[in-house]
Amino acid sequence: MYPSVRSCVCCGALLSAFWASSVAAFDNSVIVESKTVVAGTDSVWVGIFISNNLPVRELYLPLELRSLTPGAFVRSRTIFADNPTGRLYNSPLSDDSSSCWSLPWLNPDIWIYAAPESANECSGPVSQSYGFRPSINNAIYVSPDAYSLWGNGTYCGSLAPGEDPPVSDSASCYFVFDVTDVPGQFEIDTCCANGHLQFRSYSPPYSVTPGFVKGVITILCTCPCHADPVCDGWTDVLDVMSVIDVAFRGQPEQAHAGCRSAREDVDCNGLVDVADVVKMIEAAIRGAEPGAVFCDPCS
Ligand SMILES: [Ca+2]
Ligand SMILES: [Ca+2]
Repeated sequence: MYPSVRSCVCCGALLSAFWASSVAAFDNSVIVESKTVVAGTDSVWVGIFISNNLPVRELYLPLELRSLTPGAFVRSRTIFADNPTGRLYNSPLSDDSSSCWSLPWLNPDIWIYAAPESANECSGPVSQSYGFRPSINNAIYVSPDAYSLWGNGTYCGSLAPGEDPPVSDSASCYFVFDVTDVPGQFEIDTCCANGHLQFRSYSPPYSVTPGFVKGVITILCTCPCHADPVCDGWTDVLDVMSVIDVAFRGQPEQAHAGCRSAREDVDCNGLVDVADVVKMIEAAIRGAEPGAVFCDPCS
């Protein structure tokens, strides 16, 4: 149930430094954690840290996933997972607004917006609704997508002033998703989807727009077998034969997770053809330096 990141002793220290440089300017704030992960990772937990200096009776938190490099990076997701040690857990905002039962999980309304940057983004159509569910699993591949959480304590009270401690396992809640095999980068920003980021209170100023720090998720490029189709760490005649098999004999190219180029596509042009065979012969048989002959699939 718990993410592996929670056992990462360095994450808290890194987040503390990030926190000190980011949150000091905000009395009311929402900070989305940034994270670097390996391609294909399941259950990436990204903390959402909330600080408030006014009692919050209503929290509206629209988040948007937006690609920063080409590609689709999220395979599926469980969004806004609760945190049993977080401030929202069992808070008034987590209760059923009609009965005020004390439920042991975050219990918000969740909406999904397929086109959050359309002309009517603040009142645009809701593509899916997941009311009163602690989490959902929903595979969406396009960019951007927006997800909004609405926590309402109108009938139950307010979230008391305070701040989430600046360590990885103390976020109020988490945005959880699986990433694709595509290396790249996307951001988790706030947006205007049927409303904007907002804390509401019973007392003045009644409504504030908190400061916001977006998160950036980097999916690492890893190509251990690129230009080494017989993946043994050596460039030799066996690799030449493999490239010839793909270029001329109808063998399928070998893609590998986390890498944009096939193993045999040594010039990174998206094709495996005679040019790749020539380059492989130069490196494997004629003594050319592989670094000078082959492309860098991660650049
Ligand atoms: Ca080899
Ligand atoms: Ca090629």
